[in-house]
Amino acid sequence: MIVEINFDGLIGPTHNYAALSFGNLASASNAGAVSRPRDAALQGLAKMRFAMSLGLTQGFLLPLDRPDAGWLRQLGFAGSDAQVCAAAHRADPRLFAQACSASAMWTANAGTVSPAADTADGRTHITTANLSRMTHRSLEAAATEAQLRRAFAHPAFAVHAAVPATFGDEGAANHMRLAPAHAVTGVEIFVYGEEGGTFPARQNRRASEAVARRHGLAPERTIFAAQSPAAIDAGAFHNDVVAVANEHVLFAHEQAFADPDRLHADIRARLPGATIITVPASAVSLAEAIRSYLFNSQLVTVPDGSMALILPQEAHDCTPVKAWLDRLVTGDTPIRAVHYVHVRESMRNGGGPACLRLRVVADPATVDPRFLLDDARADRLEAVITAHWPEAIGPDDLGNPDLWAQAWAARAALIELQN
Ligand code: SUG
Repeated sequence: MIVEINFDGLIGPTHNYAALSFGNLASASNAGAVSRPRDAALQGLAKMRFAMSLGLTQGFLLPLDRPDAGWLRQLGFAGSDAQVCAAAHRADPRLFAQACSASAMWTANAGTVSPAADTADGRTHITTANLSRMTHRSLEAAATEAQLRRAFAHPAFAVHAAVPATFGDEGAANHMRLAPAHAVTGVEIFVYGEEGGTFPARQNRRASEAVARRHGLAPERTIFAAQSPAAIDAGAFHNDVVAVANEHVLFAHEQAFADPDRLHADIRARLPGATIITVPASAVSLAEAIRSYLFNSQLVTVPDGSMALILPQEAHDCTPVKAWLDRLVTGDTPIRAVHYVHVRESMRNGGGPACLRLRVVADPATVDPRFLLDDARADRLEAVITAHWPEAIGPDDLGNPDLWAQAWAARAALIELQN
């Protein structure tokens, strides 16, 4: 049966706060803070268990190998992995921090997914994101592609390499799909940014167009829409910080898009049954939306056919946002429930519940079962995290060889568990 599967990124053992993402306000404001990788990974796993408790199908992707000694070798450092890391840390601590980032946890940036019902050849197409706008994230593409090829090796899928790096592509975080139901042909919306503001525009329009062509999407069911420059400048470095879609519902901030009227008209022309829920700036300002991550929630269809929002606790703690949500669930929309989850460690780097998951509409029987979660596997993952993940990482710890050894050993234990 075709369902939506959420593939969460398991939060890696080097999770830390190095302020690597210019334009991501949470990442910048936590510069130098002490991270708690074990708590982070357990928070992420608890979110996955919660989604399963709602009756949803859950998958996961593994963290990548960090510190990334291979990348440092490409930059001219030589010797064993530990020697390469020591030399890089000595020569250029900032560069070394890029090689340590656990940023692959945010799998909404792993790739863009077009379900089979939308594509010309009837396969589910996935294009790996190049993440070329941020150095630490550009390291992810090759290993992420390899992982996607493993998880989705079945002929029902077509996995593509990243588009050329000159066109920044950040994957599903800038892509929304509206359809009467997951398994039915829908409208795909690619949201891009335009350069010229205070912060970088991370999704290039040409990258989105290339992805749509590769996936064989029908032009009449494909929409390209610009992010509003005000949203990017306020810290919405990805569209999924200010908008989320599920089946026939679009839930977005009034200032998310450059031309919301046109976008709404384009959607209604293609999907007359669409429900567009817009939160006005008078109720929730852009700053509050971005601080609380109201829209970086998972909007999901639960087994009784109604929709629920899985939000970060920070949305609960923001008074105007909470008031708006309390009204939302009593109103006349398909969203009947709101749930708050603690993903504070990820949030402090600008990654909310929606950043942590990649949605794939597919038959779970076609997915490599090693990437699907059930209670027993979640228990085993929890045991590995508890045994191997560092408790805390402060800024000075990144240069500690013991930490690198621990991180590599942690990942090795995880891979052994998975195989
Ligand atoms: O790319 N943060 C990530 C957060 C990604 C959130 N994803 C979505 N919105 N879908 C980013 O900016 C911070 C890492 C650091 O500063 O150490 C970071 O990479």
